[in-house]
Amino acid sequence: MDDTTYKQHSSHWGAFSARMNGGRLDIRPFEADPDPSPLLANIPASLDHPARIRKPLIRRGWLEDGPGPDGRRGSDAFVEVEWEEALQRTAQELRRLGASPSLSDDGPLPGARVFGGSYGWSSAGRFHHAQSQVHRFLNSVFGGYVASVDTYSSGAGSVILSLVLGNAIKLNRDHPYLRELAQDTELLICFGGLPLRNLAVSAGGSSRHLGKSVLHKAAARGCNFVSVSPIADDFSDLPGLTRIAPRPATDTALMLGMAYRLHETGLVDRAYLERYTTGYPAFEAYLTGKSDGVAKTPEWAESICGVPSSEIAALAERAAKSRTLINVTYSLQRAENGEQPVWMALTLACMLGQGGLPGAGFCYGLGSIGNIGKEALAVPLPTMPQGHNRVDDFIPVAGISDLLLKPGEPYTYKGEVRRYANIRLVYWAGGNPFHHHQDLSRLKEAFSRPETIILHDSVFTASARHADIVFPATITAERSDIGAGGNDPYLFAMQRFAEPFGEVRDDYSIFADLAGRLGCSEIFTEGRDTDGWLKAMYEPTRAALEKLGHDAPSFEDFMQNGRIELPVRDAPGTMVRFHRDPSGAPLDTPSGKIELFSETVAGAGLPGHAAWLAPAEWLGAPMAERHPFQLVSNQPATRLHSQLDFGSTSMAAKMKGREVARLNGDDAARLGICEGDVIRLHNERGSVLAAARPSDAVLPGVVQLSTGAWYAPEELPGTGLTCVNGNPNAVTSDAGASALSQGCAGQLCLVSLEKLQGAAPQVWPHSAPFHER
Ligand SMILES: Nc1nc2c(c(=O)[nH]1)N[C@H]1C(S)=C(S)[C@@H](COP(=O)(O)OP(=O)(O)OC[C@H]3O[C@@H](n4cnc5c(=O)[nH]c(N)nc54)[C@H](O)[C@@H]3O)O[C@H]1N2
Ligand SMILES: Nc1nc2c(c(=O)[nH]1)N[C@H]1C(S)=C(S)[C@@H](COP(=O)(O)OP(=O)(O)OC[C@H]3O[C@@H](n4cnc5c(=O)[nH]c(N)nc54)[C@H](O)[C@@H]3O)O[C@H]1N2
Ligand SMILES: [Mo]
Repeated sequence: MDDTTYKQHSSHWGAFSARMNGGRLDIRPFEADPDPSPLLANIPASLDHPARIRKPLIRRGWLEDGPGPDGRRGSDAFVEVEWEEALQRTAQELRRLGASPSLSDDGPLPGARVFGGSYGWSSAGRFHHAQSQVHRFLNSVFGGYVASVDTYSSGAGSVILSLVLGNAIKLNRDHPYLRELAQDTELLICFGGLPLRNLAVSAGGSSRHLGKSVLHKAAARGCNFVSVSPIADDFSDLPGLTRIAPRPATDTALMLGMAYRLHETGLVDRAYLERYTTGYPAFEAYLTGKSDGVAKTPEWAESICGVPSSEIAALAERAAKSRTLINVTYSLQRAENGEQPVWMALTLACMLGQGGLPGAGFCYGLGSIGNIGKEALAVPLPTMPQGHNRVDDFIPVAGISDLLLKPGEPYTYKGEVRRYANIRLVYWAGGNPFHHHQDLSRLKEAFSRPETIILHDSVFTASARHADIVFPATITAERSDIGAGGNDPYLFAMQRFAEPFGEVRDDYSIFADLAGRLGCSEIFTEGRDTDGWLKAMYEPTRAALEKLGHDAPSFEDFMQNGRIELPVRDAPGTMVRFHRDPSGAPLDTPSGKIELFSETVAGAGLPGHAAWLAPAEWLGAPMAERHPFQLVSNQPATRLHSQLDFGSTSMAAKMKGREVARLNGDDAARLGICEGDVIRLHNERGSVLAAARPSDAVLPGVVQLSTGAWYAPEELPGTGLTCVNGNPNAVTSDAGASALSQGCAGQLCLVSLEKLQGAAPQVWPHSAPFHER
């Protein structure tokens, strides 16, 4: 496609316009974006990178021996086949597994043995949203599927807040924290920092990146900031910034030390606790040591988190004397006992008694995702209906290996005992489990179990390598769509700007074809083509705009013009209404108030209030004698997860193609490690190689390796499976955050670390599969 006009488009990391210009792709960030993301520069490589899949692929062992558990997954060769053969064989396999247009609810549905949770971000675009498409397809042909609940982002945090505060994600969605931070906050305390790199990203897109300008406005007004993080560059250098670097995983102890100081100095707002919360006395008995004999003094906290007790006490007093917003990023809860720091931050904010004041109280996830804290929208966004899942079974999303390895075995979730289904088929579209899941050697074992694994992706990821049938999907550049993100005030037309690569097809057209072969065409397509769906999905938004008296262009005009600015809501959000009238506008919790003690949590075998529960993997644990470094595997600054790892922003940050791990300069000197040396991080679960970068931004005892390098396992002498490209999930643990939430705990784990002896193995290129016929 060669065209001189720019086409409007959007991505999770920002809106842009693009044109093909003599075979080269020009990209221009959205003109109203004050702080466009460097991730946009990864896009050009996506068009025709060697890692792209051009035709359907079938794993040789599956083709020759048929479906069944197979330990060759991950190392087998792939055969490139024609679309007709791939679709026909897939339809035959789905039929064998029970796909049919007439499924009755009387017997067990075949979908009860299909895992379709299919977690992953895929790309922006409301219609070509791969997860919605695969769910709709499985509902249409199997009557449903075993689903996944919660997210890798916020498993433990969302579960605890749903119990003690109501729907946290919604609360954040309808409260304008960013505006209040710019105007009202006097002291912002951020547990997990507020890394602007993470604000680049929002699911569905971010039109205007506001984080930087909001922080600067607040700073110019005299707002002070406290960044609590083991990594100094998790917060921008701003006037009024204090950095506190606790040992990772110990924030709950630090916050308890602050709470104790409030208690002993009479700074607890008891009237607030009385009016808006329930359960404080049980928490107070724990805080003072009445219930367990240990007073959670700042000195006690220091012995755990390593922050001087005087700093802890001073921070508590400062918080009580300022208009203070306490924020926890998602990172803290993506860890063992990840519920506790979130609940404790909420408890601390309640003790300060400032909830309901503009710019004060408790916030969850500011600094994690770009749209958190933006204004809520007054109109609904276009949505692809997923149909009805008649299979009433799910796993907490990070339970995927357990599901496949332990069919029929019990597990707990939110206080209930449930059992894992017996899965025959895994169908994945729009995610990369061999990027996102923990303990990838174990996931490899789990992926050997199903009879068949089908996956759609545009590139040959490690997950594609572990599947049986791989369908090549278009990328967003190659199709038209509607782009929109929750709380983002623009609707974008995503105009196609590139010719499809090879013989790739849209996820929708792959599913529509399969549905047709299975006699389920009408239920899946409802007789619509892509344009028909886009129009139908746009209409509710258009109608709502019209009703509110706003400009409401026809679908054709919208797609042609490229965007609409959406109105924001001016009604007060849930938290404001609750604080105005706690009995008239109660929260969605058992008591209607904020629960500082929860019967459900206590019933799940945890303390019924926020508490310091030492994890198995932290720097004070017995395991640290064997593995003395805390790995922080945070989000990458240069890409979204594993997406476009081969793009130019991502590649430019690597050293000789290898992912970079940062460690403190003194630790590096002690171990004889210099900039660029290849180091090996390892524990009993596996090992991973990275290029070392000594940095004083990193707390001693900590090593930081971001996620997203493509998993490339090799058996090296004496190391077990080693990822030579630098994926930290080679060493992380996939035990759930707790028996309550079973959330992803992948952010932190313990490792040993040393300079690699001998020649370092080559990094694997991002390449197409080895295929034959
Ligand atoms: N150790 C550790 N692990 C973590 C985390 C951590 O902090 N530490 N964080 C976790 C978190 S928060 C998350 S959200 C997950 C992210 O995990 P994922 O969301 O699985 O990661 P992505 O790399 O975004 O994977 C998206 C995949 O979809 C493909 N794709 C894109 N567009 C399309 C499309 O239109 N159709 C199809 N079929 N495919 C498409 C991409 O090529 C890519 O392979 O990782 C988790 N893993
Ligand atoms: N550029 C970019 N942005 C992204 C993403 C991406 O892939 N790339 N992914 C997006 C997604 S899906 C999500 S869910 C969010 C995730 O958002 P977060 O989970 O908030 O982000 P992380 O980068 O994993 O972690 C933020 C920081 O927390 C600090 N931290 C880790 N453990 C601890 C601890 O125990 N205590 C304290 N005080 N600090 C700790 C680390 O130093 C880390 O840099 O990011 C989103 N934003
Ligand atoms: Mo996430």
